[in-house]
Formats: sequence, structure tokens, C-alpha cells
Amino acid sequence: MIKGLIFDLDGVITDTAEYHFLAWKSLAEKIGIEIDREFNEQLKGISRMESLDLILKHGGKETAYTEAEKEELATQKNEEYKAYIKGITPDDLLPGIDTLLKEAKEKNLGMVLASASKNGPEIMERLEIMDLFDGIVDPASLKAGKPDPEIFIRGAEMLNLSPQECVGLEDAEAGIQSINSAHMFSVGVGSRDAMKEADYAVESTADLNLKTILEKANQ
Ligand code: B16
Ligand code: MG
Repeated sequence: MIKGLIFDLDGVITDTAEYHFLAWKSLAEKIGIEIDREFNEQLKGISRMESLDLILKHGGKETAYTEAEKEELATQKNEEYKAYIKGITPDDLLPGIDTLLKEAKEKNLGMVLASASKNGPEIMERLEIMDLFDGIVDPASLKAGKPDPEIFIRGAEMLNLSPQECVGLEDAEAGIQSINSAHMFSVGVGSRDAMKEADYAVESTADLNLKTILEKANQ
């Protein structure tokens, strides 16, 4: 019996990917690396430092910086990203999410955020949905990020539920792998190809329907 929902943030609740892209693009340009939107797809769902490593590799500069210099580059990117997210309002909830969250709350389902983003708490406050949630898994406290199952297992633990009593919602392939490895029912948002490993997938958040999700997951 499903009693909890564990949500990814970027790509499921709101679309911060464009802000991540603009901030990474400007940082990459400063160090002579070009990135485009197609390349940016690879950065979805992975941590800040893993994103920087991929960008440096893309530009053939993977050995050009010390760890301390990389920290500084990641901080510069985050400063620009934080300026973008200051403009987030409840209007930035993805289609259908407001209804889904409210219906889940009415049904007394537990809800936890399992995002790789260290900016998750600020974004949730700006979207004005924090009171609907029972907690946020702190990504800084994890031993391993997605696709490791740890973040979704920790989400279930926050609700005092087993993974089998929860549904995980994700838009990234690494995130679906994380949910599946946690032995949790996975709901994917995205193209059929990208979401082929999800237990149930829809193309857009507008197609997420709580009744359908619960029926599928409780089967
Ligand atoms: P931050 P999610 C992820 O969010 C983003 O998809 C990914 O592009 C970003 O690098 C990561 O958060 C870390 O974000 O720099 O804010 O800590 O999809 O896991 O909600
Ligand atoms: Mg995501």
C-alpha cells in the first residue's frame, strides 16, 4: 500500500534546468569552453561538482585545475545560479504539480524532496510548497548521489516508511535508476526513450494523475 511520494525537484516540480544551463554556460565561457543545450542534457540530475567535471572534460581541461580552483569555479557558477532563482514564484510550478501536491496532501500521503540540489530548500520556499512537504533529504549528507539509491531510501526513512510503500518521481535517467535500485515504484517524466526504465512514465508533468499513479503502484 503506497503511503508516500518522494519527489525530484528540477524537471518534476519546477524547471530550473534553464537557469543551471545559463550559469554553467557563462562560467564555461570564462574558461574558454563552449557548451550548448544538447550538452546540458547530461548535467540534469547530477551534482554541481560532477557537472563541472563533465564540462572540463568536454573542453579537454580535466587536469587543468586543482581541487581548490574547481571549488572556486563551482562557487562562481552557483552565485550566478542563485541570482536567477531569486525570481522564482509559485507560477513556476510545472503544469499539474500544484493539483498533484494538494491531492496527495488531502489523501494524507507523506511527501519528501529528494533532489541533488543544495539550493532545494530556497527553491521550495520560493514556490511556497514547503508546508505540503514532510522534509528534504540533505544532498550534502549523502555518501553517493543518483544513480545510487541512497537519496530515495533516505526519503522513505524520513517518512518512517519502507521503499515499497513509496513512489519516486523523476525526470532524469540517473534518477530512475536510483529509484529502481531502492526497490521503489518509479514514475518517469520525459520522452519514452529516456524513461524506458521507469515502472510508469508520462511525457509531461501535466499528464501526472494521482489516482492513476496510485492504481499502477498498488497493483
Ligand atoms: P545545485 P534535481 C539537480 O536537481 C539538477 O538537475 C542538476 O542539473 C544540478 O547540477 C543539481 O541539481 C545540483 O544543483 O548546484 O543547486 O546543488 O534534478 O536533482 O532536483
Ligand atoms: Mg531532475
